Amino acid sequence: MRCRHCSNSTVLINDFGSMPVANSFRNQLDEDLFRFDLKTSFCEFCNLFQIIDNPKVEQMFHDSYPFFTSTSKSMVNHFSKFFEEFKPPSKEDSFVVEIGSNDGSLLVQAKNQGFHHLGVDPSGNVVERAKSCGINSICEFFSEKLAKEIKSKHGEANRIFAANVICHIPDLHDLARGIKDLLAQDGLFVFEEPYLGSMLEKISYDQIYDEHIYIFSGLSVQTVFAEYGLQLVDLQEQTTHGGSMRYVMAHQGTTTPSKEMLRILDREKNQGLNSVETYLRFARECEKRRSQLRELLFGLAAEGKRIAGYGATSKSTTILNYCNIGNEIIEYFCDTTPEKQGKFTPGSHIPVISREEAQERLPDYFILFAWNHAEEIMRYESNKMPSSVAWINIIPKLEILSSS
Ligand code: DWN
Repeated sequence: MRCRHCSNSTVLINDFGSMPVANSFRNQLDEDLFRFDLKTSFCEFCNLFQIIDNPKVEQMFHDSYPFFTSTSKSMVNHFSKFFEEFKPPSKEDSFVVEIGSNDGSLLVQAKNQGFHHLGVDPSGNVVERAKSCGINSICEFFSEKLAKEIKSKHGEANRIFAANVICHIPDLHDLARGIKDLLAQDGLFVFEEPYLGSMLEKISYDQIYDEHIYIFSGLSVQTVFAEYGLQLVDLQEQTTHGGSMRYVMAHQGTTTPSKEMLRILDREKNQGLNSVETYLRFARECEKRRSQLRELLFGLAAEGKRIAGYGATSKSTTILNYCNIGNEIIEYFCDTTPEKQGKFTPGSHIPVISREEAQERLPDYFILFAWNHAEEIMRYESNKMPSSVAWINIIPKLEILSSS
């Protein structure tokens, strides 16, 4: 196995088995389901933690992509603060680009404040949603070629933003060349992603699925972009998505790196994020988590308890298929996304229903698969859910919590 980035040989870390595309919700159970082998590896040369194979990008991102950023109000607030912190100092002659702009939850601020902006996203349906809100968006995969086209039409970008997207792009060389070309000399490229350090700490192996080709650390991001004269100048930890990292990058030599960044890079070395042993330990922990979850759920089912899932996340596809848990154990998923309701979860064949429908047939246990939104969900549910319903937390630790 060669590293996707530097082509050196990598070490196999996880084998999660045969896996469907995480967001391939099905209308009918008998529809063909594409599967691939979900395995991870670690490159000791550029510190990249990566999946070995992935489906074609068109199989993951298309006109029926069912994830809309605005389903979480906390995320919409988070992106509003993100924009305020990093917007260009002046509206005059500035241009803001977002890669993977989804339904425009971040760029809506640029639009409202009158900044020249452009969102790029390969999924037609989310792009249409953004456009219907007046946000300039195009349906394309970001690439060096597209970066050149954007530059010749709109000029250089003073800010290039991306949230939970850079790790979706298989060819980081092409991406880095595109950023290098499009970014103005005094511009900033700011992106955030689920953080490798948090995943290892929480054993949140559900962050690993087809769309997440990489789980980044400061060390890996620094190496990958340095080759193209893009310098990491700041790292900012975020609580979103169960622990994310914001990476701030500039053209080499234009910005002084922050002390916080140097502190986090040192911490990553002390945590062993550059050592294969750390990842092999993580793989052993994933196996333990698998056994614990199966034991708990099969035990409850044997007692005749009714179990449902809360939040039909991409992450839950990894857990259910790896742990081999399906509709014999989980009766339904409750999810607020209309595009997922009425469909079945990929591979585990569990029907997805609305919150209102779930209220009519409450289970004994709700497993919180959208654990990264626990605060928002509990704020809403805690005084509505009867005490007869208990919650099962899976990350960072498997535990049963009563709802009262
Ligand atoms: O990187 C990615 C992240 C940002 O979003 C993508 N690759 C795809 C997606 O991953 P995910 O599906 O794991 O994301 P979420 O945000 O954990 O999904 C939450 C799910 O839970 C959505 O289907 C909406 C649903 N939900 C709900 O039913 N009630 C969410 C909230 C906040 C709620 O109150």
